[in-house]
Amino acid sequence: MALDEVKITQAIVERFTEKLKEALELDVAVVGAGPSGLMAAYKLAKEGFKVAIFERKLSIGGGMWGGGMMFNEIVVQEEGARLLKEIGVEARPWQEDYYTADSVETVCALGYAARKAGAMIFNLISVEDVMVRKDRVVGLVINWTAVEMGGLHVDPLAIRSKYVVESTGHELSVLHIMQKKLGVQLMTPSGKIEGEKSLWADVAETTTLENTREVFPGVFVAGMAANATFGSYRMGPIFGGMLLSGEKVAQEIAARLKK
Ligand code: 48H
Ligand code: FE2
Repeated sequence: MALDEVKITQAIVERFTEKLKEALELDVAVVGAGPSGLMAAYKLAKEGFKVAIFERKLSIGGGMWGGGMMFNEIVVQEEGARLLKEIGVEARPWQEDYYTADSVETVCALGYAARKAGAMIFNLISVEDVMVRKDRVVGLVINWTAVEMGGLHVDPLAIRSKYVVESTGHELSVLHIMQKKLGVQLMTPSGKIEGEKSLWADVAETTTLENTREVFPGVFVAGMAANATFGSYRMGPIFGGMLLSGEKVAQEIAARLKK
């Protein structure tokens, strides 16, 4: 049978529309497909929750591809190595409690694990706003990244979600929008975004986990965004904290959803 270009087009339009319709009502909407967001989505989907990730860029993986300064290896500690093993990546022991993994392999494994567990992944879509009802975030406002990049005046669409994971990394773009547009009080010491501090891997890895929590009703911060929210340090190219933060945020949200 001869291939028909219009059928190819119909197949894509129909299937994508199905996928997007499925994502309009979610248990959890994850913003940002970096290592923390991907791990969170994988864990939540594995528990049977309806999860979608919205990623601004063409590619998932955030800041993981480039390892450290484009040396495409990452470092994790023992607990991080446990999570990597779970998604099929054998981290190599280097010295006591220092393991390494290929950053490209790790991003691919995270994306594959999230998809196979049932998480939907939407690339090329940016979160440009949130929906708030009665002092709680109840959904996301999304638009094509191309619209954002082109500076075009095109109105967005909306996603309803019981919980939102803010995992946009250093940028902390969702919370910045909330602070600017809504002037909301966040669950931080100052009520505002505290801001990221400079490099201190040892402290930063621990605080990433402590700072992974609800920051406004319905919104949890994870990954680098957690430290940027609560005023802690950056950690450089060690990624165990990012993966563990994704796991923790998934556990906390799953506990709430089960209530
Ligand atoms: C949709 C968006 C939006 C938006 C941003 O930066 P990431 O990799 O985030 P984490 O926290 O999972 O990992 C951080 C890690 O990569 C890192 O930078 C580390 C460990 N740094 C230490 C150091 O010292 O520097 O990914 C965030 C993702 C990116 O892909 C963005 O494109 C995406 O979020 N994003 N997606 N809508 N509004 N804003
Ligand atoms: Fe970074």
